[in-house]
Order: sequence, then C-alpha cells, then structure tokens
Amino acid sequence: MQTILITGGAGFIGSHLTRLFVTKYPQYKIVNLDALTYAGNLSNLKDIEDAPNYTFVKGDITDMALVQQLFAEHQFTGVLHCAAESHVDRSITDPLAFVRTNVMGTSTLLLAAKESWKGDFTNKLFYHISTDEVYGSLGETGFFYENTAYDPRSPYSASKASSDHFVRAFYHTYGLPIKISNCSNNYGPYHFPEKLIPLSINNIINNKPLPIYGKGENIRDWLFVEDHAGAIDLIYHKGIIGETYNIGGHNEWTNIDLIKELCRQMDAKLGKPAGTSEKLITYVTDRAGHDMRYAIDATKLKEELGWMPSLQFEEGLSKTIDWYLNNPEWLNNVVSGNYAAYYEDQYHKR
Ligand code: NAD
Ligand code: TDX
Repeated sequence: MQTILITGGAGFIGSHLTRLFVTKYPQYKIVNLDALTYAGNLSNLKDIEDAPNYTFVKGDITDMALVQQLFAEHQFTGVLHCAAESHVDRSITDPLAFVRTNVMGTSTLLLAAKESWKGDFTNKLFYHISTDEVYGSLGETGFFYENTAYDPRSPYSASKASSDHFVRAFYHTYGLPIKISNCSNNYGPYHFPEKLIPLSINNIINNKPLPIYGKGENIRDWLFVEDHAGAIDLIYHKGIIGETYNIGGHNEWTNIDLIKELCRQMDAKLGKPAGTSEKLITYVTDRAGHDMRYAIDATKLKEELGWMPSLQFEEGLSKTIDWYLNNPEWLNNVVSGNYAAYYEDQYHKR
C-alpha cells in the first residue's frame, strides 16, 4: 500500500502526473498539496477530482506545520515533488519568490520527510522533479549529461539547482532515499499561456502579435508532457535510489522555426490562408541572460529503464493545438484577472 504526496499537482506537469498516478494505480492513495498560485488550477483535474483514491489539500509547501501534519495524518510512503515557481521571466522580476518556494519549500518537504520517516527508509522515496536549466547554456554542439557540472544562469534555474543540491545533501547526509530527474522543455494541454507555445497559440487565436525574444535563434528541446509523466512513473518505480535521470526527446527547435511550424498548423486548422499567422511574428527585446541552447542526452534512461518518447513533435504539437481550440473556457479563464496585468507589464516595455 502506497500513500503518495504530490506537490504542485494543480499545475501543468503536476496535473498530468496526478491524473496518471490516480488512474493507473487505484490501489495508491494520492494527496495533492498545492497553494493554487496563479499557475495552479483545479479545473486541470476535473476528471479525477471525485476519484476515491484522491484528496486535494490547499496549502503552501513552505508551511512546515501543515506539511508535518499531513505526514502525520497520511503516513506518506512517497513524495513526488512538482511544486515550484516555474517561469524564467517572473524569476527576473521577483527572484525571492523563487528562493522561497523552490529552495525553502523543497527543504521544508525534505526535513518533514526525514523527521516523519525517523530513519526507517524501507519502501520510502522522495522524488524531486527538476529541469535541464540547472546545467546552464550550451553552444552549437554538445548535450547535457547527468554528470554535467551545474551552471545555472537565471534566478529560476539557480533556485532549481539549489533545490537539487538540498535533495542530494539529504541523501548523502541523512540517507534519505531520493531520486531526481532533470527534464527538457515540456509542452501540451493545461500549459499556462505565459510560456512560449501556449502564449503563441492564444495570441494566434486572438490575432495578437507573437513576441519573439532577440533573433529567435535560441534552441529548446521539447517533450510532450505525457511522455514526461510516463518517464517519472518509470523512474519512480524502477529507478535506482540516489540516482539522477535526464529526460528529453532529442527534439531541438529554434524558437523561430517552432513558431513558424505552429503558425503553419494553426492556419490549416483555422481555415486561414497559409502565411496569415506568420505575419503576427514580432521581434522584441531579448530576455536578460537568455540561455542559448538546451539539449538533453537521455541515453541513461533509455538504456537502463527502456524509456522512449511516444510522440513526434509535429504530432504532439497538433494534439496540443487541438486541445486549446477545444477548450476555450479553460483558456479564457486563466488569461483573465491577474494574468492580464502580468501580460501588460511584461510585454508593453519590450
Ligand atoms: P507550473 O508553474 O505550471 O505549476 C506549479 C504548481 O505549483 C502550481 O499548481 C502552483 O500552484 C504550485 N505551487 C507554486 N508554489 C507553491 C507553493 N509555495 N506551495 C504549494 N504549491 C505551490 O509548473 P510546471 O511547468 O508544471 O512545472 C512543474 C515542475 O516541473 C517544476 O518543479 C519545474 O521546475 C519542473 N519542470 C518544468 C518544465 C517545463 O517545461 N514546464 C521542464 C522541466 C522541469
Ligand atoms: O514571449 C516569449 N517569447 C520568446 O521568444 C516567451 C514567453 C518565450 N520566448 C523564448 C524564450 C525561450 O528561449 O522561448 C523559449 C521558451 O521560453 P519559455 O516557454 O519561457 O521556457 P524556458 O525559458 O525555456 O523554460 C521552460 O523550460 C524549462 C520552463 O518554463 C521551465 O519551467 C522549465 O524548467
């Protein structure tokens, strides 16, 4: 019998992961702890909210008393730690929010797990979900490997790198059973429209400019979010304690090529003449400290655990666009309110 604490389960990746664990493992009890920040949205989990093995708790991972109380009440055997401040641009304007949630929050969870498990680590696991951005920025060649030296360059990636270090420190110092995975850029349904792909889909729908930072030559390595969730499931159950696994699909795109492919697919789906959406592309001031290229080498995950991504990018992008076109209420809900003010502030000065 497993009882698993998922943090950040109402966010983008967390909601896919929660859905996967709740439906695939009906014998597990899943508790989702989420503060419901601007990025958390319970409508991401509508289809499973009444599942008998699922409980939602609204709360903050930096709240030690709450986290301790949840460990005492539910006797968690595992933690899937997804909660984070996750947007690089927001980390440039408000770095301390990232230190608070990503560093303090992760450390709070680690300490609560250590105290609750009281040295009996049999069948226990603290799984930390992290990013490839901790490795820094690549030039034209090369890949990030599990043993690539950390070189974070944004407040976001510095806070994620710090959280990874704390997770490893608890493994080495206290023997806490941990696993870490570092994944490349995700895309798919329920992605908050402050990130490149959903922001651009939303702007094409609304005939608004598509802001491309700098020359659009920066490269990201994109993975469909359900493939990320599948990899986490595999590592959670089959990976080795204390190990790190890189997750990525060898799928590198310059931002400009990606946006052109998105425009091409959206014109076709919306019945517009080819080339219509591309006219919305607008080059804007570059992101400060903009990392040039990310590229993951996921050989370890493939060779040791047999993982492969299931979707080609064009197919995954098509599924993603269809989801946004079929869920206008979700999109309209999240782009109203606070997000409208953020968007105005972020882009009017570019
Ligand atoms: P997200 O911003 O969509 O969701 C984050 C969730 O965490 C939200 O539901 C939010 O309400 C919750 N949260 C934030 N602060 C909290 C706090 N203090 N206490 C409790 N809950 C809090 O993020 P995402 O894109 O789904 O990313 C999830 C994890 O995966 C993060 O750790 C991120 O670093 C990592 N990651 C993301 C990507 C990506 O491309 N999105 C890639 C690799 C790794
Ligand atoms: O309006 C935009 N215009 C633009 O050109 C935005 C929002 C982004 N960009 C560029 C910046 C990046 O080169 O597109 C690329 C992707 O940007 P984001 O979607 O903000 O993602 P990124 O900065 O690469 O970070 C993401 O991947 C790793 C996630 O947000 C992180 O949470 C994850 O860890």
